[in-house]
Amino acid sequence: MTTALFARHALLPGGWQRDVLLEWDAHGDLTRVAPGAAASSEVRQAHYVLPGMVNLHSHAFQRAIGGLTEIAGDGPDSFWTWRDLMYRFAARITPEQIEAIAAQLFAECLRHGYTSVCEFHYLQRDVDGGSYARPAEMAERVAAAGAATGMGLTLLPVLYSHAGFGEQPLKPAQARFRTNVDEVLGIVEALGPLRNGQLEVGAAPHSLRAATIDQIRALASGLPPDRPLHIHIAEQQGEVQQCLDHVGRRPVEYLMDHVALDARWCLVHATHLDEAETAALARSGAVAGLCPTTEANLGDGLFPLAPFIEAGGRFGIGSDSHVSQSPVEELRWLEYGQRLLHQQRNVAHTRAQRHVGDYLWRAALEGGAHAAGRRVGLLEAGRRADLLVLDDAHPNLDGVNEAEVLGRVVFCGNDNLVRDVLCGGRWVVEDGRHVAQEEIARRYRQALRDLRAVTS
Ligand code: NGQ
Ligand code: ZN
Repeated sequence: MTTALFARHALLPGGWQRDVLLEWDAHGDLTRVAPGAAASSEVRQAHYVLPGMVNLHSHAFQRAIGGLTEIAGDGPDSFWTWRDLMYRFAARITPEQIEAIAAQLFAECLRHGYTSVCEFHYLQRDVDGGSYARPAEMAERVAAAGAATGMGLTLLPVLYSHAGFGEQPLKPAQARFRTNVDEVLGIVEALGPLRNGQLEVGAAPHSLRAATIDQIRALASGLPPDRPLHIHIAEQQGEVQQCLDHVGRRPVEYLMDHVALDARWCLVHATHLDEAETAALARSGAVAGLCPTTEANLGDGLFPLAPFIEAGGRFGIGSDSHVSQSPVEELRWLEYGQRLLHQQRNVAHTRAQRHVGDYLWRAALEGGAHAAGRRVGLLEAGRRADLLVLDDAHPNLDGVNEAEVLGRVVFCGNDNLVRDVLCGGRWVVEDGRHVAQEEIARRYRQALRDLRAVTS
């Protein structure tokens, strides 16, 4: 087994370095990252090497409906009409199917350069709303897909008790999502034995709509203190308005009034922030979990990225509903949304880092690593051996210098420039193909055929 790689150029914590020898151990942890090393014929060689990206927000099952919800209805379509369609699909998925769908998704994500996924997991009950004999069954299936593909995972069992503000009772279509605080903590405990270098377990109140503030506090204090907590928040104007109507505060304001936000928290979307919320969120150290392709697809709005960066805020990216499986597309949309908004170029940067591609890749990794609660995000000893070898023979990368690499990767064309992927010390993508791609795709196609048979 190869346990070392020699990179002509590697993006390390301090920036690009030359002639870097990377070594890792049998647990998949980097043990040595040494620039200025000598090449040796015994060690595998690469030209450009990047740390693998963190995907901080995923609902794996939604991969299967990507592209199928783009048909206009009679009235205006919205987040809420999309959600009805998504619920109808979620109602039928079996444990075998979620495993097959998640494996397909994770293999695609790995091929495009994600080496970690945070799975915001709320499809937890059986199709009748009853508990599986093993209440963690569905989460265990996602974990199995992670293990089969080699993807690093943070499983976030979801607290989902209400249909809306004011403790509205769940709708029949939400029966599979129903959990209370004790049940979520029970699932967290049941998943405990699966924790290892490749898998962490946190928890997630679904939203201020689906969980009360008291439940959120109880979940936060019941979870071991080092574990990540994620929540959907302020994604739609409608949700902001409902929150104002019920508690007289905006969602992020309200959460911050009652919960000590810090780096353990990831606020997914946080699209609709006023100036004070933007500054307070940045100060808190919590991660803004931005999902640009899904937010565009669902017509959410644009996150106030420029003032958030200015205030020192921390953010990462997620593919959420999986209309895209590529970090390049998320980062490109993140920047382009801001350019369109401000009618200006090169928005995402700091004075110290003016290369927008480099800034985006590194900032999204810093935030993503916190949100994942795993030792990922940087190529340094003690972190996971998660890295991408780029296709240096591609015309976009041929002969480019280090400072140009991420500009080419993020802003030029649609070819996937990721050639090989090492995740947790395992080569899982070789020459653009996932090592178990055929078998994974076969099971995915079968799962989709079976699902169509019951949903159409
Ligand atoms: C979800 N998706 O949990 O899948 C949500 C829709 C909701 C996004 N927020 C459901 N993108 O928020 O109620
Ligand atoms: Zn989501």
